[in-house]
Amino acid sequence: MWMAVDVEEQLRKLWLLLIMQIGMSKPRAASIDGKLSAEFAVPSHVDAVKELMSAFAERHGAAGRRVVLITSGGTKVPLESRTVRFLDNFSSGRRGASSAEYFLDCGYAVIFLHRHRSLYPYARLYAGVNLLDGLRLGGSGGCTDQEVVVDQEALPKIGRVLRRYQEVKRDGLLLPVEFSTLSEYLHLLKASAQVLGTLGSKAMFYLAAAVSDFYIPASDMPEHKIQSSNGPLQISMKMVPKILSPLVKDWAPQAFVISFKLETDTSILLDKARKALDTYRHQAVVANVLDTRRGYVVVVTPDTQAELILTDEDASKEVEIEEKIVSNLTGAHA
Ligand code: 9Z3
Repeated sequence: MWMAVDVEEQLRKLWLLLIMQIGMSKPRAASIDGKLSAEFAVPSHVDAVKELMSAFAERHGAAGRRVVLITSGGTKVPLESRTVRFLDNFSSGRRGASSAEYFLDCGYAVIFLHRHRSLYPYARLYAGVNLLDGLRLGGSGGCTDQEVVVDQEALPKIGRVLRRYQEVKRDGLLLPVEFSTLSEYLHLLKASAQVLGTLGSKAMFYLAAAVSDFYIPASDMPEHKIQSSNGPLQISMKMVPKILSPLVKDWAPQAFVISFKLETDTSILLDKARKALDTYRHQAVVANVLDTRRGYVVVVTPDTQAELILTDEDASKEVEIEEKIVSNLTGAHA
């Protein structure tokens, strides 16, 4: 009898202890962080890239410069481990690449976390030109060392663009970091957030990449090519962890954080943007619709809502909407 009461009492204490521990931990951020390492293989080069980002942040922080981390481009999600097929999305990386140029013009140093082969600052202006159509053979030189000249009509404003690109490179103001897989994107973003967290309110995050919401965990993925002879394909995908949550709460709590919200249905856009602000408690959401994203966005903050529109006059002067977005956000950051 005594024994039984004792065991019951011990169990009650253990139960209380367990409840207290659950209550004291931070379940959300901790579980996202845990899930990240458990379900997405840590790429081998993350530590080396983190060191580069640290040195970059330290140098520019010491010079009193603000630093922005821009994410850019889409992601592809493999369906097989020996990947033949994957799910991709539309993003070209133009938003991120052109915004990087405007941030540099505003005096920021830029870490450009972009998808491999998506558009790149400055070079993006000539993305549609075949390199060989932009060059001509000059008059002098022989067969092997013949002079090559730039065709200014094929590459308009190339002199000005090249000068700016070289200035930015010379001054070490742009740190390009590439990702190919979703795992690389998530781990590199985490590393950059931990690094920029040290700059406090001088850091900005501009999360323009179109990141997949869904993925297939490695453990659920078939190794070999899925056979069409097995009939129609049904796949089940898991939710990609919402990395914005630990970024804002744990890694860079003083930074100025801007996420992007993309919809195809205009009627739900602003509600979704407000919901994101309520959930993550960051500074601003840039809301855009797929078809009109080059000419219209709304910058939503907890207390304001600014419509940014590219007029016909703007377009005729080759003004881009990213110039207006960056001007709005750098003003708020200052
Ligand atoms: C954007 O909304 C960007 O503005 C675009 C830019 C990807 C539309 P492009 O690269 O396009 O210039 O061709 N980015 C974020 C899109 C996104 O996936 N957001 C998620 C969501 O809306 C979560 S942050 O739910």
